[in-house]
Amino acid sequence: MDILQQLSENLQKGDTGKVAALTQAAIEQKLETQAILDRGLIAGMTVVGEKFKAHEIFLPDVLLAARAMHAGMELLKPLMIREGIPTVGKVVIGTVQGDLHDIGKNLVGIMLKGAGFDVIDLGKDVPPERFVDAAEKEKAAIIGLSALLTTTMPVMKDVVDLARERGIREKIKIIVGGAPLSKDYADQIGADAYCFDGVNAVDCVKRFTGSS
Ligand code: B1M
Repeated sequence: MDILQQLSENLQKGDTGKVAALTQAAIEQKLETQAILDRGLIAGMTVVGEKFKAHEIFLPDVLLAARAMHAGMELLKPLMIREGIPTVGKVVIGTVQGDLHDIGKNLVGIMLKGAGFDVIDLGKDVPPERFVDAAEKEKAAIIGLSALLTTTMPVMKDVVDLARERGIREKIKIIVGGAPLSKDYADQIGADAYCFDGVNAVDCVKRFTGSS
């Protein structure tokens, strides 16, 4: 089995140690950075996402795989920067103002990082201006908003409206998630997508960044 296939398989098993060691070995063998990324790490994570959707594996398995992916990405990142290989996309995420629930948002962040996205996590209780400022400054492709309270859901609309006022709405996709959310609510506030969990968020972000 070639080293990239081994990398993909160990990532699917969530073996962080082996993924780091194989990524390092692939770098030392001077394999192309893009190939290590595409045929090793991303290939493995794609299988993990498909198995999760088919209920063949469960959330802890996905999180282990995401952690392993992160370890591989950390080794590849300096090479990607040096070679000018763009990351698959930048995502600004956070829990909206007034809301202190961040467990789900953190899970979504881990999954997005695991899928190779550059994640700028603004934390919890984040006012609309900070989302839009960060998206502008970082030239992010996506803003990801999380809310767990019915009372804080309207802040999501404030972010959508502020992005429009600042003239960046056409350039950026806004995705929303959290237990009280729904597709209807996302449509109502003018967001681009409702994502029900981390795997679904990865799918949405891949679709919007053209990396699926
Ligand atoms: Co609070 N809380 N809480 N709470 N809390 C809920 C949300 C509640 C439903 C409990 C209940 O009454 N049954 C209720 C909300 C009712 C409502 O608005 N309809 C509630 C309440 C009322 C409150 C307080 C007001 C209680 C009080 O003080 N009187 C208070 C509010 C504080 C505030 O935010 N200002 C409060 C406080 C807290 C704690 C601080 C104690 C703690 C949060 C700790 C933390 O997050 N660091 C807490 C917790 C833990 C919960 C419950 C029990 C669990 C939430 C959780 O972490 N779930 C929750 C009840 C419940 O949901 N069963 C509850 C696990 C997590 C993995 O799931 O967050 O849904 P979830 O994330 C999922 C998806 O939703 C989705 O993907 C994730 C992974 O699958 N997702 C996204 C989430 N964000 C996404 C973003 C995306 C895409 C997908 O794209 C960007």
